[in-house]
Amino acid sequence: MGESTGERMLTRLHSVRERISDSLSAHPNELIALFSRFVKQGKGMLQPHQIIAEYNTAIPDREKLKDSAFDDVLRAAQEAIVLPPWVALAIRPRPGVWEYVRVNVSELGVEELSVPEYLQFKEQLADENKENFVLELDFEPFNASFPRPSLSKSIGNGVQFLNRHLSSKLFHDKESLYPLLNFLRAHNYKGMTMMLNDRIRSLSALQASLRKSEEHLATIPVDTPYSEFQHRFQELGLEKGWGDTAARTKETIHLLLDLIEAPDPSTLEKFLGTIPMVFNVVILSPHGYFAQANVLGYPDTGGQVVYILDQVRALESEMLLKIKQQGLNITPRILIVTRLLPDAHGTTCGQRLEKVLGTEHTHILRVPFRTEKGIVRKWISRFEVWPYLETYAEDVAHEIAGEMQAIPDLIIGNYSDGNLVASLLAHKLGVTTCTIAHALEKTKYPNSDLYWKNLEDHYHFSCQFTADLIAMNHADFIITSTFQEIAGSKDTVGQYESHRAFTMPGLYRVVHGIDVFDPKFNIVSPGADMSIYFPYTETSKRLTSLHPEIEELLYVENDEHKFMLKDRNKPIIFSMARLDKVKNLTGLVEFYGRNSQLKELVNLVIVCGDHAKESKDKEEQAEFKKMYSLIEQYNLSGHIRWISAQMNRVRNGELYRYICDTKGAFVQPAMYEAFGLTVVEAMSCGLPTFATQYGGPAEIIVHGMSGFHIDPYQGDKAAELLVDFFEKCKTDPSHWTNISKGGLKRIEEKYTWKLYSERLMTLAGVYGFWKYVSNLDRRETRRYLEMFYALKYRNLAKSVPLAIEGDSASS
Ligand code: UDP
Ligand code: LCN
Repeated sequence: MGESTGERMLTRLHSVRERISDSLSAHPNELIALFSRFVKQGKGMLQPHQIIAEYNTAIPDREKLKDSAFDDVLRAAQEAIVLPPWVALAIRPRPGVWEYVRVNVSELGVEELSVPEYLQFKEQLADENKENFVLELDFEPFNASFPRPSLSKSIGNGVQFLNRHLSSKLFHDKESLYPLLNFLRAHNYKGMTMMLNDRIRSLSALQASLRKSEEHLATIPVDTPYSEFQHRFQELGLEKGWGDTAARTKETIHLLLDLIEAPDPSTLEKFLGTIPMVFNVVILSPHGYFAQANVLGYPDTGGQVVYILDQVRALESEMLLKIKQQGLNITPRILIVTRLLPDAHGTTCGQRLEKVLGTEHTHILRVPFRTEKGIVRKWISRFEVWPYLETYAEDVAHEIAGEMQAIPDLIIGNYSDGNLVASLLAHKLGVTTCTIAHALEKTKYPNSDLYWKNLEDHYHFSCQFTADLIAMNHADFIITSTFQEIAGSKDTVGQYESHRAFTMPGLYRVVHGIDVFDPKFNIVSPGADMSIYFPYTETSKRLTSLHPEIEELLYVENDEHKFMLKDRNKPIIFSMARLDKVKNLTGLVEFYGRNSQLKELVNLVIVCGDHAKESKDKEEQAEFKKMYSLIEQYNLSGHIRWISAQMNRVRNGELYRYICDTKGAFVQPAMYEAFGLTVVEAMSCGLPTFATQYGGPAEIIVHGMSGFHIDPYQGDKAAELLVDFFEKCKTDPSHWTNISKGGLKRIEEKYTWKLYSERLMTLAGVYGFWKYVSNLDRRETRRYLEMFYALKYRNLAKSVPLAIEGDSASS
């Protein structure tokens, strides 16, 4: 994915415009044929697969153009906008790099377009009244002087780049080390001084003290506890925080001496990862039912809740380990802040404070949404939370202060609403902020930017995309689960990348929203709780006592779960998700139903929706209807079992393994999946997994090795792939085992919470340090964001209708 200097030169020397012009001279007939086909379609937009389809039809003798500059350009086209006689193309030669051109088919002229010109051209599709002045958002000028990598392989490795660049800058002479000295001197916890005391006022004093302390440590046994040399250290100007034993203290002192004498980025990262910096963490996740039981599978309550609960467990144990190694006696605190729902429907969502199971110092703190009329009682869809968030942020600040008795050291936002509240809090408190998108909705709904007005009543994307822009530009660092989330792949556009330049006609035009090369991006992938999702082969750990319940779920007739399987001996293909349209479980049922061979080979079991009560969510209601009609249309009774949403994670873990026992498979057919925790869960249990090629699973799974990719838009092909797999497994059972083992290996290497929490702590330290010592604080950007928030976001949020209490429908 990297780009050599030669390649860069080539790109610069041969712009897309030049390449198309050259091709026009070399192959005029072919190009005219193609562009005429585009224009013949009239005003409209073509997606990449449509561009390629037209290309294949217009130029049957493609050998002629193979490997030509034009062929390259067309294959890199992400979008064609047709406004006869013009065709504008958005070309993406590699992730994060875009060029725009416009071809006049009548005159055979080619011209390069700037981003605003291209967006303006595109806006004509939306038939908006042309205004003289359009608000253009451009974050580039603020970041222009700040260095950023240019190689695609550096995307998502922000911390490494930052350390390298800034350490060389910061340490180029002794004077530049003063910020580090001041940073260490400012270290304290609730007024307790750490690292350095007042005796050390200069670098030379620091160096001298470090040397003397080294000499002292050399005279005592390595396992001497810190308390035994604490007095000597205090006399030398050193306070607690260097280590719990002589050995560890020596290591930290060495790291700092190395940094002073011969600074290098990896020593800097290690040093910052070692010193005490994070004791109080606030994690924001306002929407949904956020609880530890009885909530999963409800609309808006899915992977994000699972992710956060696993994250805090891993984070707390990492924090405790670090604090112990630093020789401190500090109790850390993690607060997950969510919404308090007075109408809690048998969950704990109405409870203000709830301890997180498996932790000592982590709680869920619930704060209600409030309006002038008082506390909001009912559940509100994530698309409608916008008018409540500003007051919520104020209330949360107040509640955190009371509960924590300290300002947090790190704030982590989750999803668009949590990220916006995190930005508001961080703005108020000046705390290091990290955001995690989980899923940026813009990419899930094609053209939801250009045609935002059509979706506004239901989804209020004007608020959401504005909140996303504010949060991603405000954050000190951004964590993503995969590379593709940031910058896609060779052929597909990343979720963040799609916020680089876009337009919402009538609202604003984003000329430069976010740069995927920004060093704030870091890939830190989550895992699955290994005490729940462990391999089916670990027989001694298997929860066989749950098998009768699982068999009841799968095979016994009752009112709660729908339809019956007539042949219990077949392998099962299994899927479990919220009943969202984008999860496409109806698509799975349809392609299963259409393929008689697949129906013969395997049973289908899906877990989704709640049969017991009518859904409050419109999308879910529609999917329910569709599911029933497909089951009827394809006559699936006897082949399918439709189980209600399952909230018991421990039993779900055993369910995945039970499906392994049937030598079945997991299928994740989403039209788009931001990451896909179920994919990681299934693979962690050793269940061969077939998952969507759009989004996270494209990266989690290596096709044919650790599972398979399927194209949800080509259901029949997906069904054939499943048929091939099960046919092959029939003749050669080792095929099933090989894919199962491949999946397990992949998870061990890349998707574990231990790796995650170590990385997160390092990032918090490094970005916290840079926030302190450098101009990464980006004051100018924050001022611009403040204005954007005050003048744009607030009015948009006010336009979202408030929930009517007592009304059972959500929207
Ligand atoms: N889940 C569950 N019961 C259900 C549906 C989903 O326990 O009926 C869990 C599932 O095991 C996974 C999470 O909810 O842990 C869904 O996460 P994923 O990332 O797959 O999708 P999301 O819902 O976040 O879009
Ligand atoms: C939201 C999603 O849609 C999933 O794809 C992720 O796995 C989940 O959040 C956790 O990040």
